[in-house]
Amino acid sequence: MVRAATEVDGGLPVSGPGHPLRRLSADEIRLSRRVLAEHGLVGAHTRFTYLGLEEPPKAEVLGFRQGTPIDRRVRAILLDTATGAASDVVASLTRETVDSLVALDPARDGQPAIMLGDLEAVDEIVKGDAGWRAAMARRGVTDLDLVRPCPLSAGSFGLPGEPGRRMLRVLSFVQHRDDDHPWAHPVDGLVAYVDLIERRVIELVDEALLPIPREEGNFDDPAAVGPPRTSLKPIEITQPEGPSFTVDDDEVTWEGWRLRIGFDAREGLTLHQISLWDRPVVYRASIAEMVVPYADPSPARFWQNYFDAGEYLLGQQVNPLMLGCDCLGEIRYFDVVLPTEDGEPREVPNAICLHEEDVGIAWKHSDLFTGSAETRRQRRLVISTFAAIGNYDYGFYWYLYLDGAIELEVKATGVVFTSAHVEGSRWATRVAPDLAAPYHQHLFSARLDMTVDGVENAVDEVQLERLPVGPDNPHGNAFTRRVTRLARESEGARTADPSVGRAWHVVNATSTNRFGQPVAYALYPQGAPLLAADPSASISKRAAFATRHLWVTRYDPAQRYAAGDLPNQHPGGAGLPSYVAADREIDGRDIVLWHTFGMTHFPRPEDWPVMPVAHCGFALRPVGFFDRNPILDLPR
Ligand SMILES: [Cu+2]
Repeated sequence: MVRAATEVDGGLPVSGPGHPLRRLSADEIRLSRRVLAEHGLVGAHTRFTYLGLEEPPKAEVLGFRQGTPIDRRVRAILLDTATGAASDVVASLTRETVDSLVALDPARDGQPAIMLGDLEAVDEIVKGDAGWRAAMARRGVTDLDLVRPCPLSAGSFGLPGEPGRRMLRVLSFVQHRDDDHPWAHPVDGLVAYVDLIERRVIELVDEALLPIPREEGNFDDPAAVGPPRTSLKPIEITQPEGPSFTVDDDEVTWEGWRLRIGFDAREGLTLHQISLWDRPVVYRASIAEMVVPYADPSPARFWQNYFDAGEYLLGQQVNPLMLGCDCLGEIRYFDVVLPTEDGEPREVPNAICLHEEDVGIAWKHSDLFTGSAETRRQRRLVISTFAAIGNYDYGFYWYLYLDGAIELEVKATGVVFTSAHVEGSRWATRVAPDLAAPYHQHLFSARLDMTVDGVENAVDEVQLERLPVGPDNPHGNAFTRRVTRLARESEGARTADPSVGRAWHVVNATSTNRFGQPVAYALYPQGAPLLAADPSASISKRAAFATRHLWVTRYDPAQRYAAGDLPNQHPGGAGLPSYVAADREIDGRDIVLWHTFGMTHFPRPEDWPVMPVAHCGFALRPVGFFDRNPILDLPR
């Protein structure tokens, strides 16, 4: 067994030796709170809506040598829940100073993220509202202990009285008893708009009396699902000599790969300084944003758009994993330390799972002439986490393969968001009697800060080109490859086109292979539909990142999030559209790729009452990065 990461964490002094990207320890979270308090920034009503490592600039990290002094810094987004005042603070733990303090203007900058404590707040606020209670009574609901109001992000629609006000919109669900899943019983046609600072309902939308679906959806109740099948024989995965990877603190090495594991309260799992055979490939990889926009235009639901990273802090919702259930085989877990809303540390054990998997054939040939028959098996290193955000559960699985491929697979499961079934609806699928699941999308933005053989990279768009019959193509069989260099940020906002196999090659012109060609890593998109909302819709401005499959920006350490720093109630235009407005050169520069991928979900009856995993993701593969197949040396 390998020791747990936190055992190492506890033993190291805060500003002593260690890597500049090492994760914030529990002691450092406590120290962050103390430094901010000593500067008068923590009052009785102050909440830490975000606290995370302020990573040093890339050049500093790349220049780091063991023993170099490190200035450990943190960023905090603080909210005063009594006044609604918010600030964005960067502080040094090493020097115990506040380096920057920006007062936020919520109407212009957006609101700090939604907090776990808001779940409790909306419960108290709506249940204390006479109008809401009367509306529930009209629907036959009087036992309020069994009502589950949901703290749903409000969006930004410029409605009277809303700009600048810290709000949530609240849809409710009913339980038949404590262990009955509420998602089966939505109270539809009724939404409370809640002011979290004034702690009151500011508007009640009561547009339709719809029956509350009765049928239960308790997939965890043996009485409801029937006895488990007995036909599955055990599959056991054993690695008698242990795994092939090694772990030193958060640095992982495996079969030529080397990388550092990180974890952030907002982005969740982050990967750093991924290299292969000591050649850098990716400086930093993360899910920088994700949004789930819904299709139902009804007065009770038109506003449903959830930014699960920027509004709900994906990393804060991470689950502890269980050996044998979530991860099979020889597993190395990493615990995660996260800040609470009070700025104290809390630990999530077994939050990150690391293991090695056999994934079938790596290469194979049976030769007609020589009689040679050779097969080698492929493996991948899997680094994964799972986060539960309300009804949905998302798994993030990064895969590193022996042949140099990197993939991200997102697994979406859990319970679909539900509504009352309305006959003939064009916006939802019926999943049970009286129960429906509205259409929606899950759109992710992967931020890929590339360093293919160094920081100076460029992007070529490469695709199939069909050719007409002509002097070059007398028989009509010819086709070729079209390569277009993306020179500036304005040219870097691209859509995928699976009909021509469009891919984006990240090349390094200063590093060549044995044919004198620039080495490259290619991003292969799945090319699923982009944001479906009309360009004039509020969400199209707030989630503009999701209107393109690819964005390429010049590296800027302040540009971290695809929909901007504070997407909660942000009026729009932040993030990628503002980043590329400068139209900087991206050819042969330090660049970052932002890739939108995801799924458009028309729920199926089979997705109820719990949804079998649906998959989406992307791949990065070497193209001329090596001189030939790099895994000829795999043993038989
Ligand atoms: Cu879905």
